[in-house]
Amino acid sequence: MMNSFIELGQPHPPQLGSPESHPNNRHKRASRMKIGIVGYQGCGKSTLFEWLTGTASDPAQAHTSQSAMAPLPDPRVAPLCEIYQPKKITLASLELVDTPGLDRSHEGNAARLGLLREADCLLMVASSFDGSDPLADLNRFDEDLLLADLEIVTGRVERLRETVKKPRPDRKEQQEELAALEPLLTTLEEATPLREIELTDPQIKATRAFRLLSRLPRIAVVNVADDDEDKGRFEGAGPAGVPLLAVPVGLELELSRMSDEDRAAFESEMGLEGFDRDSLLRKILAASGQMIYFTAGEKEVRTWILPVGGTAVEAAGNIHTDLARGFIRAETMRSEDLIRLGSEREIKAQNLMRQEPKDYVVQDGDVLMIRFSV
Ligand SMILES: Nc1nc2c(ncn2[C@@H]2O[C@H](COP(=O)(O)OP(=O)(O)OP(=O)(O)O)[C@@H](O)[C@H]2O)c(=O)[nH]1
Ligand SMILES: [Mg+2]
Repeated sequence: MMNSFIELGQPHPPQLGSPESHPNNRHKRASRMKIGIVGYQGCGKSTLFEWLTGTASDPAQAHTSQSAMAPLPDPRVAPLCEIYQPKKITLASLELVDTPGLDRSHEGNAARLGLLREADCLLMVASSFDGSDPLADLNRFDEDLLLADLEIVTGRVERLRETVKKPRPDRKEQQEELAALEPLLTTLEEATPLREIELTDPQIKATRAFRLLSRLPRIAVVNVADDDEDKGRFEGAGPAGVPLLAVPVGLELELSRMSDEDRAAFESEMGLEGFDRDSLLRKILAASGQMIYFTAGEKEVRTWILPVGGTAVEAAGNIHTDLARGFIRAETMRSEDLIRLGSEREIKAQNLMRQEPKDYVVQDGDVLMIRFSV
C-alpha cells in the first residue's frame, strides 16, 4: 500500500523565465496551461467549471474571470507508484478560467473576450438542455472570436497608418509592423480565422502582445439535458477541427458531489453511465496541443506537461532552469515498458533506457531523468 499524498497543481518554479525567453521556445507555450471556458449566457460554463475543478465560481464575481486548477489524472501514475513507492505524487494541472457569458447579439462581446487574452486554449460550451441550438451557437461564437480580433487588428493598423506618416526614430519598425499586420487585417475582413493561415515570423512578433483569439485551439462541450437519449447526434457535428463532446454537465456536477457508493447506486437505478471527467480533462489537454511526461523516483512520481513537439531540454527547463542550463542528457524510458517490466533494472537489462540529447523530441508517456551539471 502507498502512503503517499497527492499534491495538486503544477508548481511553477519562480526561476522559470517566460516561455518566450527560452531560446528554443520561441513559438512554444509554457508548461502552465490556461483553458478559457467560454460561451453564451447561461449555457452552463460555471457549472462545468465547478465540475472540473471542484471549486464553485463566486456569483458576486460573475462579471469577471475566475480561475481554479484541475489536476490532470493519468492512468499511468498508479502503476508507476506501485514500482517506486514514492513519498509524494504530484500531478500537473490545467488552470481553468470561468468567464462571463457572451451576448448572442455580438453586442459588447469583444470587451468581454478581452478577459481571455491569457488563455492558451478555449473550452467552448453551448447548451442544448434549454432548447438552444448548440451547433448554431458554436458557429456564432467563432464569429465573435473573429470580430474581437478584427477590432484589435483594425485599431492597431489604423494607428500605425497615422504614425508612419510622421518622421519618428522608430518609423522603420512601425512600417514593418504595419506591413506584417495589413495582410492579417485582410484575412479577418474576409471572415477567415487566423488559425487557418500560416503566420510569418514578423507576423508572430507583431501579434504576440495581442494574443489573438481566432488563433487559439478549441474544444467544445454541448451541455445536454439529463435525459437526452440521443447525444450521438452531436458527434462530429461541430465546427471543423473542433473536438466536440456532449455532456449533461448539471447532472455530472450533482453526481460528483455524491459519495462513490451513492453515485453507483444512483447511476444503476437511473441507467446512467457517468461521463468520465478524467477523460474530458485529457481531451482538453490534447486539444491544447500538450502532452504528459513523467519524472519518477522514490522521492516523487510526478507528471508534467509539454507542448507536442517539445524537446528534452525544454522538458528539463520546465522542471528547473538549472536543468536546462546544465543539461547533459536525458535518460529516457517509455512508461509502458517500465510498467510492463516492473523496474528500472529490468529496463536497463533489456537495453530500453535511452540516452537522449537536448533536441530529442519528447513523446507522450516518456519517463525522463535529466542528467545535468551545475
Ligand atoms: N437542466 C440543466 N440545467 C443546467 C445545466 N447546466 C447548467 N444548468 C442551469 O443553468 C443555469 C446557468 O448555469 P451556469 O453554469 O451558471 O451558466 P453560465 O454559462 O455560467 O452562465 P453565465 O455565467 O451567466 O453566462 C443554472 O441555473 C444552472 O443550474 C444542465 O446541464 N442541465
Ligand atoms: Mg457563469
